[in-house]
Amino acid sequence: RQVTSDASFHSVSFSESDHPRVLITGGLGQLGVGLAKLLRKQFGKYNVILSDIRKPSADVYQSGPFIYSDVLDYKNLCEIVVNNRISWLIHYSILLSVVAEANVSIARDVNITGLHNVLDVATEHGLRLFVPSTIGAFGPTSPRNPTPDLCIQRPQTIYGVSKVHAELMGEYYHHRYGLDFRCLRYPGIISADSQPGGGTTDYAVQIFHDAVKTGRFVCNLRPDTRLPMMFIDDCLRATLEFLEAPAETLSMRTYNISAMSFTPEELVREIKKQLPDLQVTYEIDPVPQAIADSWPMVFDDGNARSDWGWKHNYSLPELVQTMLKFTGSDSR
Ligand code: AKB
Repeated sequence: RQVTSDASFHSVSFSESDHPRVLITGGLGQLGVGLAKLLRKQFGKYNVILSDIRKPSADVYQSGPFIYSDVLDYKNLCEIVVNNRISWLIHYSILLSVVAEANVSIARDVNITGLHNVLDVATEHGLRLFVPSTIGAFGPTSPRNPTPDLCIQRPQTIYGVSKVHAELMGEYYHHRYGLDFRCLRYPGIISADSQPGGGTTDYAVQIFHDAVKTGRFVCNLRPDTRLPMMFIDDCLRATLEFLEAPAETLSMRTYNISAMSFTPEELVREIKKQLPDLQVTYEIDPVPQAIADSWPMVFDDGNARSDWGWKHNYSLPELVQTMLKFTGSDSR
């Protein structure tokens, strides 16, 4: 390879030039570091640039290229795309559901203006653009069990409104300008070594850390609140497989994906098979509870499965086993 140092990720050898050159925005959230690791395995370390407006930890710096990028700064985005010959843009910058409700005007900027910027950059420079959407793009008038790809979407959160907007704008740019826009609606994502932050489904991550560390967990949702969920490895693999899918296999540009659906009490029951002494109490927080009550309970991802072969590996028992293994080894 002709890459001379970690800092000089602009120059890549010809052998790597047929791989996509990927920029991930919002890279220090729950999913970016894991996705960068997976894509670097596939496309080479220097072909995947992680970015955020925060300073990463030393191990993120060491694992591959990282740069500052602000999705609200259009010129900054253009410079990064041009200087680094970016061909795929993965747009992970977002304020999640609960934190967005508490900061509506910041959420409007990041979730909507940020999206406009990446749409324009991607269209102008011929990029493939991936924007995740969410179960939160549905609302109380959507069918909730199951929720199909195409149905009424009237979300009642700024997060949901911004995600429906992203889906529609991306599809519009696809039809109008030929933008290669791709969008997966993620369920709640459960990960061991990265924290979500500000979401409605966060309880399903926190419970593992608290169960292993303290043997107690206070759940902020009612025990019977059913939501679609997925283990992070399935989510990241789905994203890569969808990004690599030939355009002719995609009958749509926005797909539901899912792996399982469970309630807090079902999750607790499964965890107790391995940690029988776990003590769980319920202190309902009305904000996330109202959000969860308006979201899908079961997600219909039949189109993703038939169009481009989506298949999950982790159901509830495998998820619990794997999470306890990872969180347990972290805390030792
Ligand atoms: C949230 O809870 O806000 C997110 C999501 C399901 O989109 N995890």
